[in-house]
Amino acid sequence: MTISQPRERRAHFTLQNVVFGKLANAEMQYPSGMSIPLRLHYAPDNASLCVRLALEELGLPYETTLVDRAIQAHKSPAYLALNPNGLIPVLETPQGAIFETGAILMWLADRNARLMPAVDAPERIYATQWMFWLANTLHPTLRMLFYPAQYVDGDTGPVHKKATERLVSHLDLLSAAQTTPWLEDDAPTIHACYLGPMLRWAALYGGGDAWFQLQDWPRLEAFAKRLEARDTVKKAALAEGLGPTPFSAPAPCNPPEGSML
Ligand SMILES: N[C@@H](CCC(=O)N[C@@H](CS)C(=O)NCC(=O)O)C(=O)O
Repeated sequence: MTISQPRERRAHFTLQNVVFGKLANAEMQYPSGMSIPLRLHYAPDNASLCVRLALEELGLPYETTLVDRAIQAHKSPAYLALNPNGLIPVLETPQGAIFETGAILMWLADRNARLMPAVDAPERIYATQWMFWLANTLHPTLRMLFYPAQYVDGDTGPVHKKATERLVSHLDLLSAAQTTPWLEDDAPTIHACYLGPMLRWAALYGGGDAWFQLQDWPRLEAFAKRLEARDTVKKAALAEGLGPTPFSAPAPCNPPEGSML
């Protein structure tokens, strides 16, 4: 794992005591008086981007550790100790290391009482429903599109074709949904932090634009434009080299460090 730490806030980060993804707080030693920050294990334009967007939107201090995909650092014993699935992202928190994008986003929202309706708010019911849909339906379908060889031996063409069809129907369904006020919200919720990158990946890495034109879903296109206009998003886009229109008209990332794959 390549560790990139800002010089002024260098953590003493050892992995000997990492057990089942939970990092003993004692292993993160900071100069006295400095609180333990959040640490995002990320690769540019990976699912960690969703978490970075939420961290920026919340205005929380955090540090990053680059997971060097070029050397498969996410499959290294050190990384597997944080996330035995070998998938990016992981967020280290004072309460332990947490994996799964949707879980991290909900944890951040609930802890900060922002970006998601409160547990007892009436809107929570559909907000929760759509978070699970993003994590359990849309994201896995994209994974089938990006990593078809993980789902079938031999010819991946049929998996790719089926995933493409599923993705189109998912986006049709989302675009027509009546219980998604977050698509029109000026201030993003965690749903926006999750969906924005997924629209980007569909356009860039889904196998060409023959099937995917965001303009086919005007509501989603308007959402993407609104999201990328935010200063917090611009900051995240700069950090990962995503260009000026990362969601509505994405260009391949040109990150200052690391690689997308
Ligand atoms: N369900 C996981 C999926 C994360 C995921 O697919 N991460 C990708 C990067 S965007 C990854 O680590 N891919 C490497 C691999 O599949 O081996 C989550 O939401 O955290």
